[in-house]
Amino acid sequence: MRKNELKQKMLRGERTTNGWLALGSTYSAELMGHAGFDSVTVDCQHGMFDFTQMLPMLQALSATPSTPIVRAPWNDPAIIMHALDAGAYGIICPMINNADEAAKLVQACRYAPKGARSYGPARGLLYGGADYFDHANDEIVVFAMIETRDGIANVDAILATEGIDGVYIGPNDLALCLGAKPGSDLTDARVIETIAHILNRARAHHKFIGIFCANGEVGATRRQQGFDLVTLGHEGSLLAQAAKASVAAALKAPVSANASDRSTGY
Ligand code: 3PY
Ligand code: MG
Repeated sequence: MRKNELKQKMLRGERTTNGWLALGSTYSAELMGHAGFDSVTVDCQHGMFDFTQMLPMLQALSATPSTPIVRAPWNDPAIIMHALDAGAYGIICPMINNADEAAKLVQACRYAPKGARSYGPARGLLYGGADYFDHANDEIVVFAMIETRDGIANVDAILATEGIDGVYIGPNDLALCLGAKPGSDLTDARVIETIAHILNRARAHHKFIGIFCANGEVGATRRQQGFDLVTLGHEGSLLAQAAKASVAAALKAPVSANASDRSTGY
């Protein structure tokens, strides 16, 4: 089976970068896959597309060096198993609250005896190789998102769940659940402390830790703090930022703050 290069790099202690797809475009997927990210995540929770668009996005990523990941829309075994069958090499699952939910996520991602994933790997075989079944449990990387009050309270139990490779912080929902505003992950003391706490707990459990960042500058800070995987905004926000900067450069004007706020929603 094709090795999961993202997992290999994180196991070696390398700090990796992750691209994020929200637009539902195969061309964007291809561009992002060739942009230098170690992995690219197809966001089926907040991205503007469904399974029929996710599949060709994963196919487009197959032609690039980036490891294909899917953020599931929810902790739903049917959807998670389907994404894995479509060739995802990793799952990021939103809003995991406790060890039971983490175990349910693992069950959907692992074949027996480690889980209850149904057999039918379809594109997994094409992308991974004929021996996909023999190695899928080891290659596929599973992240539980920590972004709720319960998830924060139960972070140790989630990290201790067998089959969970790591946790991934959604800083916007995390801020909301702490009574702060989305986008306050570098300014609100409650959010800053909670992110530091989750990072420390992941390190203590020797599990991977990833985080969504609004852009590369935030990503640089998170890399310095020790995150294994940093997402550097999504391609929709990158496109909007570059477009506005280009307009501003032509007009010799400052980049519009209002327009920026509208296009970098998460
Ligand atoms: C969050 O910040 O809540 C996320 O889920 C990132 O997309
Ligand atoms: Mg979230």
